[in-house]
Amino acid sequence: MSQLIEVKVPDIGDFDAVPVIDLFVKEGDSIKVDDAICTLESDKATMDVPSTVAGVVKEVRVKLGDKVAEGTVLIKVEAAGAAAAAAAPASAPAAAPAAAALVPVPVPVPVPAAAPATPATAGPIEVKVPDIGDFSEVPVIEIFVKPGDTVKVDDALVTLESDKATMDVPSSAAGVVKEVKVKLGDKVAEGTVIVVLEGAASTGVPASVPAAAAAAAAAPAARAPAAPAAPAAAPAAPAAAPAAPAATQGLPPVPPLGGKVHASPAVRAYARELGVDLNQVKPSGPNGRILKEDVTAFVKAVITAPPAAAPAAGAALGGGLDLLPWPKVDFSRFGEIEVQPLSRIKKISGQNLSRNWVMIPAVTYHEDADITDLEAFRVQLNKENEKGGGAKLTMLAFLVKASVKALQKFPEFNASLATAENGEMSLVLKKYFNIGFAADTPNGLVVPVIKNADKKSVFEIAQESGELARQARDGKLKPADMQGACFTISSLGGIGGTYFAPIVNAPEVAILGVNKSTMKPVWDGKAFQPRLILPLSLTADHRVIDGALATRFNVYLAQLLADFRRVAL
Ligand code: CAO
Repeated sequence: MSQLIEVKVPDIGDFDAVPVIDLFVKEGDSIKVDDAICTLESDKATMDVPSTVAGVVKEVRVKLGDKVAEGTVLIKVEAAGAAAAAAAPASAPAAAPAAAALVPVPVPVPVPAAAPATPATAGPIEVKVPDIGDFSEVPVIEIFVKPGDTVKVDDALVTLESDKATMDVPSSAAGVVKEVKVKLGDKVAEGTVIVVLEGAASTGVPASVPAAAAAAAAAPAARAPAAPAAPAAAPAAPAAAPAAPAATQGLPPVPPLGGKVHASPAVRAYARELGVDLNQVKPSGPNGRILKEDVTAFVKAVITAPPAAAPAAGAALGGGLDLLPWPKVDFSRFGEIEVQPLSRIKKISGQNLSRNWVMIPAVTYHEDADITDLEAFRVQLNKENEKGGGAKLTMLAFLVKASVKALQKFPEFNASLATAENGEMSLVLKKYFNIGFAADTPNGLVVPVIKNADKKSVFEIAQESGELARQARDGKLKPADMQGACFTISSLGGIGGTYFAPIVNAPEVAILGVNKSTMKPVWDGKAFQPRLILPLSLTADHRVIDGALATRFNVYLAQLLADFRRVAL
């Protein structure tokens, strides 16, 4: 029998009793090098412990809530062939490689943030990012303060996240926030000014990020390298309007859809205080992150929800989604296989898509639009434009403009479901018209948003969508570029297809799918005429949009496309 290799907690700084808050493996699981085994959480940082060996987990030595320290054995692994030898020689269990995996640089000793060491200063004080190791490009994923807020020493100001650790940056001084110098998505490094405090009284106590978190932050991405577009917001979930988190949370809780919960230590502590299982909370933050407001909204929804039906009756009828576990199949038994990690975008969008598929009673309605004249107009304009060197007009730009017109006529489509303070569901009607469009990129699907499309010309929309699509492909979109959509268009027209059923992009209530236009014979009452027909597939949330309304929307949209002059009316 091959030897079992112990995977231990690596060097996590001075901590010696850090609780295990998440376990990702069980006996019998096959794991690869760098797969996360568990998440540890101190009061200021969460960190994943990656495996140093590939193989089959034979023993899990810790359980949730166990307190661990450097050297604690987490799992025993029957190593997979040569990988085992490379990762951990028989004579030397995996402790050293494990340490190397999590702490590739000496654990930095926290150093004071820029707050002056002199106590009780009254002038403005800049609070800066303390020593977070060699890492210099750590994104800000949450901001807890705004100008005018009063903060105490050690209050969390922002959360930073590398691909291995999340850490709060605490304030090194007390005072009133005069200015917040960073915004979500900004990449920061040691010394970056986070806030300026006024009337500040510094205790001289240095703000510091825990050494372990700093070290983990500094760890290079040993797992699937984050694609340039990785910081992007979840493609299927453009940032919600403030009411959006509540939109889904008023509904009965659904079982976790798989994957790990993303939340900052502060939010985790808040959830623990309230006894909230974060798996049940619908995230509204960037990258599927659970924000403090999400936890609050969840608690409100639970408190105000009507009493649940008797579990037995629900279970018998499939209530609470009586799903079977995902089938575990050893595909290699049937032939050669290759295992590829999912891109970060795919992982995040997968979770959003699953939620939207499960939670939204969606119906897809099809319609054909006769775009013969519109296409001729587009081609003519592009010819004229060629001479002037202007932006190329795409069918997508016309679709965006026509969709805005249809949203204006049918405002229920430009809306989101939300839960009010009293737990009642309501509809938030938006008076702005931001249109998202699905863009296919090498790393997965993202949804950039054309803001205020009602105020833009078709030329401007064509130019902006072209630029956003380019940035999407290059992984250069910023989170803000993918937030705030009211309605999404998914155009597969450049590829082909006839019809499809797109998934609604919550918290929106409808999405328009478009396929390739083709010449078809259309009966004009006397004869068949060759017409260019564009297939439309509109999926709508039936809780908000009935079939009759959806069909009216589709018919109107097709009329607009058939005679684009109607858009001007
Ligand atoms: N019918 C016929 N031809 C079409 C068409 C349609 N509906 N839509 C576009 N085309 C043509 C274009 O005119 C262009 O032809 P030329 O090169 O001769 O001018 C060609 O197809 C390529 O167009 P495109 O798709 O690259 O450009 P676009 O502006 O229409 O679309 C974008 C941009 C970003 C929407 C597109 O590139 C894309 O990523 N689409 C995929 C979206 C997706 O994956 N959706 C699925 C989501 S659900 O899983």
